[in-house]
Amino acid sequence: MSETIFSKIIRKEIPAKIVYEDQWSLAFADIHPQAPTHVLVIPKKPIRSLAEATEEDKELLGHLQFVVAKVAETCGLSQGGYRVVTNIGSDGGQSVPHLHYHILGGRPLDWPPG
Ligand code: DGP
Repeated sequence: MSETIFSKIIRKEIPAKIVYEDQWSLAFADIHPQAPTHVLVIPKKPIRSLAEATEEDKELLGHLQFVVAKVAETCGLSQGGYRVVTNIGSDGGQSVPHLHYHILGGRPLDWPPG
């Protein structure tokens, strides 16, 4: 598995505004926010994308979804609602090949996305 910028954030080698961390996951503010609240939730395990997750990652994927909801609540998004997105591959618009869930909220979001 190749190194990404997220590997460096996990190891605290580059700064990030971390909003949640546990043994398996990390959540931090996106450097290019697309909404008033834009947080990324990532596994510490370097899985390239949801498409590359394996049977052995099932428990981790469940944990990540739980963390997403918990972080969204902590960020004050529960009442107004929010969107959770994971981009996969080039057509999906994925630019960092380390699985991440975008949490976007704090304003009404358009649908469908571009
Ligand atoms: P995606 O396009 O789905 O792969 O999203 C990658 C996101 O990662 C993008 O919204 C910007 C964010 N990002 C890229 N580099 C950094 C960084 O160094 N720090 C932080 N906080 N976010 C980053």
